[in-house]
Amino acid sequence: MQDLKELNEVITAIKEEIRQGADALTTSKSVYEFKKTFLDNKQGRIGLLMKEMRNVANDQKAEFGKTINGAKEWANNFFDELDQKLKEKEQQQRYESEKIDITMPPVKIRYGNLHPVTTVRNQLTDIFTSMGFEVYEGTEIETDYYNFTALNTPQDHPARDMQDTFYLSPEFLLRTQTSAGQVHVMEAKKPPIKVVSPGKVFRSDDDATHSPMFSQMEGLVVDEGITLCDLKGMLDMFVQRIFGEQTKTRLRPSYFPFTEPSVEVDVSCFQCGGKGCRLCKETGWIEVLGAGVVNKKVLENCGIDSNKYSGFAFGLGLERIAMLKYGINNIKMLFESDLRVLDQIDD
Ligand code: FA5
Repeated sequence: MQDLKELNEVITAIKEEIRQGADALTTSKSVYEFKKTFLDNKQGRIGLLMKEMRNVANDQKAEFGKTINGAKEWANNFFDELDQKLKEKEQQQRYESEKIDITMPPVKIRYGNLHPVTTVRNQLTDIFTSMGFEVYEGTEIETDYYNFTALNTPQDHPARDMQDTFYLSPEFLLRTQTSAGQVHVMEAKKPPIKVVSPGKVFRSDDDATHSPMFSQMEGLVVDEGITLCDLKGMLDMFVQRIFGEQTKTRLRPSYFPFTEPSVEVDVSCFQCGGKGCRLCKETGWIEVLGAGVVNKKVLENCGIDSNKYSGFAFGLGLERIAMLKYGINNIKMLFESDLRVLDQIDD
């Protein structure tokens, strides 16, 4: 190429090629690739025109260069505008595809509930911690010593028959009662002690109100001058908070080897108010837990001076409380994970 005329013809052809090629471009990325073929400094078709300068007469060189730069500027503006248009189009398409119809009915989200026994456990834990109790969680596998012997129930003691036990070996067993935790707490901590201990326990027991695996919550208070009156006062407060303000307690004599005296605790029926109904079997009272004053032998087994300190303990079944609260008449319903049952219980 030797003169301006020829250069202008080439540039006109390149511009036409750019315009035609641009029609096929649909994305910002393709504009960039296409633009490079014309404007890349080393390989670009317009850039390469500069190399023709050596064939051009000296008096035309300035005009020749100016014309090429003009073409570069034109191409740059052309591609910038095209790029801008495509970006706007892409954005518009994205807006369209992400458009939400806020008048559509929402997709229903299914929320799960806590299991009724978990709810009861949380409620009881809240009540007791608000009264200043700490929470201790023991282990489900225990030794015979902690589950029985230290609780004044040595081998051959007839009270062992009260709880049919799953033994793992002569020494280890699945704990039959959260009372096993009492001993660990008293060994580790000196009075004053105020602890509740929730957890799973296991017994070879199976009928409508008994399950081989169930949950208990143990309570233990040890300090100077603790009596059965303190137990009664605390239980009155506790049952009013869980079953309602009108609920009263009644203590009946009972037997546990680790408490002396021992009591069964009944609450006035919260369904009929004590008049008698199906829930309370027409007696007006419902049994909820076992309790008593900690046997001196148990304190001594744990290295606590029984002349200086005394205490009370209680143990309740969480499934029993859940069944009473939610009107469930068969304990199996709590373990079957049947949503038709669980969905009706939302406290
Ligand atoms: C005890 O287990 C004593 N450790 C409670 C205790 C603690 C007494 C501290 C004194 C001092 P009992 O075996 O009664 O006691 O069980 C307590 C509660 O667990 C019962 O009232 C009942 O609600 C529940 N329970 C017992 N066996 C089962 C079972 N197989 N299935 C479901 N709940 C049960």
